[in-house]
Formats: sequence, structure tokens, C-alpha cells
Amino acid sequence: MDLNLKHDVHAVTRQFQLRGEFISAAPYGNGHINDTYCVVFDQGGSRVRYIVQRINHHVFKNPAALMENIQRVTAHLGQKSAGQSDPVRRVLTLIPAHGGQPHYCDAQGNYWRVYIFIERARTFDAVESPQQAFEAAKAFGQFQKLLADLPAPRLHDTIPDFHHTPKRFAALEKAIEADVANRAKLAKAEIQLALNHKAATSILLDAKLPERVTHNDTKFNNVMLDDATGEGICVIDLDTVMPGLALYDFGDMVRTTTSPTQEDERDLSRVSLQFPMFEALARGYLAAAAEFLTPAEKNFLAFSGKLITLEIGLRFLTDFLAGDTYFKVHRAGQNLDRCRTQFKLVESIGMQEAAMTKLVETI
Ligand code: ADP
Ligand code: GN1
Ligand code: MG
Repeated sequence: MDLNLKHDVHAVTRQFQLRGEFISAAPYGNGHINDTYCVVFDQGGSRVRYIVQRINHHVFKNPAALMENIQRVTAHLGQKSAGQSDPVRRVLTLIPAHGGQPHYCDAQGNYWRVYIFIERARTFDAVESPQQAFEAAKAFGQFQKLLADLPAPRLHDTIPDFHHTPKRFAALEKAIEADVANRAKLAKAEIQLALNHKAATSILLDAKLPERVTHNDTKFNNVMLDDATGEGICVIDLDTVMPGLALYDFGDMVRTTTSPTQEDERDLSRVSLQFPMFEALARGYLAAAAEFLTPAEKNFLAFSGKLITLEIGLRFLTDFLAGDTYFKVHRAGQNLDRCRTQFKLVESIGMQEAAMTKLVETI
């Protein structure tokens, strides 16, 4: 085993239907939840890459149900992309384990899966141009559209109440009260700001919008952009695909593609909603989603950006207070920095919300 790695990834790969000879494995990507590795195989003289992932089973309590969702969703998307150019790069493809299951559970209770690596495309942690925002939003809109006719039964809720903002708010109140890591004193201003927003948290739920199959984690680095064309070629990170509101997805796109900064940017003067990014995002999303959204959903597009940004800010703050037990952190205070960028963006969206809503009406 490679002692520099946290897991024996080579041993894991032996459990899957992979041809050729194992060459290497290395940690990959900047996800906050799973452990992701890029592995290389030699297949008859060609180097072929795969993504090997350990599913975080503290976050996803029922990995087998989650994998059933992913199998159904990728099979459905696969059928629909069959007639398009380059179909294998448009949908994630699972490599089965030797028994035919979509995952392998090791002796320590870790669940593993393997995907074909999407080549000649990449993810970005910060958006670089309105064109990128447009392409990402179009891809996520298309994703919702293609899944609108997913046959019954209803998908499993891989994390119940994932976007239930009032419950996220209640969890924060509990964390403030418990203050287990003795950090509330370091986040007084952020706690006050969060508490000021309580009334907004239930607005989307009260609007009685239609339930759809949604991605629920549409951050910008969960869509791969084609190196040559810039097209949003493949939506990835399917763990949270489940019943939800279309606006959860649009809101998280606003959160992650309208400010050109990293999620943990410390210079808050750089964090703000750039109107051209929002316009590109709305146009890209509506290019795919206009045909199925109801007028009420469309009316809430701008607001959803503010709400989901607030919600993720509440979650970062909660995790900071809880001692960083949920999101991966790479330095002290990172969750508080992430919370601050979210709250700064909420403020920036608030100042431009009327103009954003007006723009959406013209599209
Ligand atoms: P997490 O849930 O931890 O965010 P992701 O599934 O998003 O994990 O994977 C982390 C990163 O790995 C992604 O942002 C992306 O850069 C890369 N990645 C994931 N799946 C693939 C794939 N099939 N092909 C190429 N890169 C991938
Ligand atoms: C997590 O898995 P990843 O890094 O794409 C989180 C999202 C948050 C996001 C914040 C299952 O997404 O809900 O919005 O971090 N995923 C889960 O960056 O909690
Ligand atoms: Mg991800």
C-alpha cells in the first residue's frame, strides 16, 4: 500500500471490474465531503484514468440507497445522451464491482465506487467569465429537464431535509447554545447576522412550489466544462440527486458563480454579486428550464440565490461552532471564513435583488 495515502486504494480497485494493470493513485479534487482519488491503469499500453471515491457514510447514512439513486439517474441520463456526440463524456459511468453491485463495502465499513474519468474537461473552484456561468447553468438546467420524466418510484432522500432552511437555522441555534468548541465568542458578528435573517428562511417552503428531481449541490465545481468548447459537458457529484425544488439548484448556482472569488476568500471586499455573471447564469439556466418552470418558480429565481447562500452560510457557521465535524477544513478558521463570504454575498444580493428580479422578467 502507498503509505502516503489515507486508504489502500490499490486494494480497493481489485474489487472492481477494471482491466489492465494498476499504475498509481493520488488524492484528487477539492470536494468537502467524499475522499476522491484519481487512479491510473495501464490497459494494453494506454494509460486510462478512473475516479475512485469513498462515500462519506457519516454524511450519507445509507450509501446503498444512495447508489441505487445514482444507478437509476445515470442509466436514465445515459439513454437520453445516447444519440448525442461523445455520449460517454456527458454522463457519469459507474464501473461495477465483481459481484455486479455499483459499490464495494470494505472490512472497515467504507463504501467505495469507481467512475470513468471524464477526460478533456475540468472543474473550476472560482468562476472566470460570464460564459462559464452560462454554460454551467445550462448544464444544470438540462440536467433537471432530462430527469423530469424519471420513472417511479420516488428517489431516496439521501439526506433528509437537506435544503430545509428553517431546520438548518434551528441547528445553528442549537450549536450556538451548546457552543461545544467554545468558539461562539469568535463569531459574535456572524451569529447576530444569522439571527437577523430568521424570517427569510421559510419563504420558499411556504410558497408551495412543485417537487422535482433536482441535483441539490450545484456548486460550480460540480460541473465539468469541456476544455475545447467550454460547454458544461457533464454534471457530477450525484450523491444529493433526490426530490427537491428547482430553486435549490438555481440558488446554489448563484451562490457559487456570481462572485469571482473562492468560497473561503478572506478579502471580503472582493466578494460581491457581479451582475453580468448573474445575467449569464439566468440566461443559461432558462435556456434549458424555461419550458418547465412555473411562473411562481421563475419569480423566485433571484430570491433563491439569496436564500441558498444564506443557508450554506448558516451551515458553515454551525460547523465552525461544532468544531469542524462536517465540512473538510485545511486550516483553522476556514469554516468561519466560508461563512463570512456567504454572508457578504447575501448582503450584495440583497442590494441587487430588485434589479435581478426585473432582469429575469425580461428573459
Ligand atoms: P465531493 O462530493 O467530495 O465534492 P465530487 O464527486 O464532487 O466529490 O468529486 C471531487 C472532484 O473530483 C470534482 O470537483 C472533480 O474535479 C473531480 N471528479 C469527480 N468525478 C470525476 C470524473 N468522473 N471525472 C473527472 N473528474 C472528476
Ligand atoms: C458540500 O460535496 P461538495 O463539496 O460538492 C456540501 C454542499 C455544500 C458545499 C459547500 C453533501 O458540497 O451541500 O453546499 O459543500 N455537500 C453535502 O461548498 O453536504
Ligand atoms: Mg463536489
